Amino acid sequence: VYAQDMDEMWDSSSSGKEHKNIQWFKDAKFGMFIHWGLYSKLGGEWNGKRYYGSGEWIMNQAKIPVTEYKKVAQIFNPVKFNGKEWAQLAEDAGMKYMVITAKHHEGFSMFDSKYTDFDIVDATPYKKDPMKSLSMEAGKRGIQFGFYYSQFQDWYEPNGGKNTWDFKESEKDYQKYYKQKAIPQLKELMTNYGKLGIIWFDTPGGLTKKETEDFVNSLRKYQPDCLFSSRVGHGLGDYKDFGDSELPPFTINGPWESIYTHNDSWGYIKHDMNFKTPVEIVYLLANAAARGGNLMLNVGPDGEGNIPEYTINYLKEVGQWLKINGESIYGTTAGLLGQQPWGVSTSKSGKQYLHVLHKPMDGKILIPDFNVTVNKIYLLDGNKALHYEKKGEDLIVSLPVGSTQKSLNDVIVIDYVG
Ligand code: JFZ
Repeated sequence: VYAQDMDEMWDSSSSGKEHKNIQWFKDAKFGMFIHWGLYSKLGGEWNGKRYYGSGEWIMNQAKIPVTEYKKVAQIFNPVKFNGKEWAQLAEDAGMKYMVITAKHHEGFSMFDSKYTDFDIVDATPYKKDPMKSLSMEAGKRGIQFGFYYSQFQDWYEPNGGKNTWDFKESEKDYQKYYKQKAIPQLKELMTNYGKLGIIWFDTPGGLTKKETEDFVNSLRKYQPDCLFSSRVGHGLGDYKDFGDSELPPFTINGPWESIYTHNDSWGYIKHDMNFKTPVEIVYLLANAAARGGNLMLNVGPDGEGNIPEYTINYLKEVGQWLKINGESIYGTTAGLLGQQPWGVSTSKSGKQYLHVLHKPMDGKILIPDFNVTVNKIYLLDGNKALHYEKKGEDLIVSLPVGSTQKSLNDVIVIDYVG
């Protein structure tokens, strides 16, 4: 774990004031993260050796020299990429925002940039800018579009952060790197792709708090409505981010997101089949929403531009569940009930949505200390009224007769006053 970044995550908005455009983010609950770059072409393999986990780190894992890594661009030709299909998948999955890697630590720009030749238009046989159609197609579907940008780590640049196998740390001029690449490229991203929902900065470094402030302020002016993730550093982000695959164990106030990846890697790895099932994804989504936050789930397309079959199928199943049960997720706030043996809850005014993640053997759900005037208790799928009884301060709800553990969780709605 990056100890230094842990603080950044917990300390997002130092001013204590929320961003004026934060509401869409709070309501969204479910987003798509996409890690896509030259590493996707390598798929976790270099010189016949297989690597596992964080495929986007292969240049670092195998200590590949820049001169060798550069050549991967010459064979990167993602002809199967289809911005419309990717955006449609996000919509079908019920995702309300999308963040894609514009430049990861490898230093390769997945968009057309004037400030380097090491980009998808200049250095590959593909010669096109995929971010143009993707941003447009997302926008058409009402999906907030954003870029991940590694603002400090850049293993391709002599002055970029963290490449210690090609370059000497003592000879690096980080200011120069920010000035010549990171800042101009961020300006390109913020001016060439329409309205952005988010810039997802990653792993700060090389700048003091004052310098980070200047950096942030210089970018804010291009799109004042665009949110910045907490890893911009020094508490200057607009919402909290939890580290890799981490859910906070309790309700967190203020906007936040947990990031998980569909298998065990962010970037595509051909020998990683450990995909989370729809049940697991809904479980994560319900738990994030129940604690007041979002889930941004990562997908890793391959070097041809295909999203793995399992990801497509499983995400569509989650989308089917959301079509019926979305009311219990989107636009909700943290649940009032905390973690219960049967699951968790989310809130809207006058309503508690019970996400029954584990069905009790006797088919009865106990809601402790919930002494309210109940209007109605019903299953969200089909609005079927459910039998319930009051026992002191507690409420006991009976699941539909014959209800067994189905593949995805049932949502029970308590419509109440008080
Ligand atoms: C970063 C990247 O290094 C990684 O490749 C991936 O893009 C991921 C989403 O973000 O990794 C981090 C950065 C910070 C933490 C964990 C992983 N953190 O603060 O816990």
